[in-house]
Amino acid sequence: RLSLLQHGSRFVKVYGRRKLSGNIAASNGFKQNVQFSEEVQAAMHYGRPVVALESTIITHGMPYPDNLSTALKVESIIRENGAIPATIGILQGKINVGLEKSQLEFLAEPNTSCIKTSRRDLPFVLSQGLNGGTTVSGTMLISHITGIPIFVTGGIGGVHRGAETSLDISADLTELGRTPVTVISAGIKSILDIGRTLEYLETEGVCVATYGTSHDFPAFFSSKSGYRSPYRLDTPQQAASMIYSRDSLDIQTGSLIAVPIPEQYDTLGQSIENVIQSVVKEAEEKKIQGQEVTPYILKRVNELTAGKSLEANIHLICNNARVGAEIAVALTNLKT
Ligand code: PSU
Ligand code: MN
Repeated sequence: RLSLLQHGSRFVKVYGRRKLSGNIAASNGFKQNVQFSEEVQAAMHYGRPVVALESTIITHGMPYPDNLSTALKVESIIRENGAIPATIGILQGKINVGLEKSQLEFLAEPNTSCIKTSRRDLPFVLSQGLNGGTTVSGTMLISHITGIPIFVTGGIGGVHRGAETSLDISADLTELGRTPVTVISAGIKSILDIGRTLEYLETEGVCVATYGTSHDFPAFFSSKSGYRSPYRLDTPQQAASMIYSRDSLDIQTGSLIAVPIPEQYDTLGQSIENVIQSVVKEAEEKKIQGQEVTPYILKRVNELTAGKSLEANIHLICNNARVGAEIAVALTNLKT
């Protein structure tokens, strides 16, 4: 830990020429709380495409050491496709945008204690100097205030089954409704209520589109959920143009681009569905609540499918990384 701190303090705190949102970037609080890696800072300075990545998937979403190897693989896919990855995480109360390998290792390490950090958790985690894996909600918020428009993940949170009584609705959905960042994901898991999630996103004013092949909104492990996406996009240019139009009107709402799991892994995904049903029941019986629900289900599904769900998860997030990088490149080209 000490060596990590020393390593961290070597980063220079300089901010690129890029215009950050409002006056936040200029404030002392922002400078105290946010640190860019040299690579990300240089990319932003020169206006190169950057793709944000979350860290809850590392701290709470995947077991060690697959969490670490996947995080590194996703970053390298983004680089191969012409963009710079900016994994976002919180180390000792400091928001890091772009993580060095040693920092990724630190967050991935099972003995590091990390808070699953969404919008609501940020003030506590920062003020107490804790470590945090940022969720889709937390990562979107940080992407926005630091000026990164594209964010790639595996799956987002949604309306949980039974939410009509539990009110368990992920903060990811309200974040999409208030933060103008585009999230590339493989849709949502069928551990969630997909129909109600799409209804909620409509209410929040979030433009949802499926990327390529069909109009179906994908269900993470399977390419089709049986629910239609309002829109369909076929190319990175179309996606970039949609983002550009939204921003030209200064609409302060996020967008969700759902990329179906690649065909060759779709069958693998479908075999996981049955397990999911029983795990949702189990979580209910065990009275798992609040922010523990999603990590619990992910862990149990992985155990009960003997790692098949993890394998599918890795394939789909790698695919999302490629698509996200292509969209980030197209958006940069459109702006210059
Ligand atoms: N879905 C996954 N893997 C994940 C998550 C969701 O397949 O790791 C994580 C993401 O960080 C997401 C969060 O933002 O869980 C949602 O948690 P909750 O349902 O508690 O809002
Ligand atoms: Mn919840």
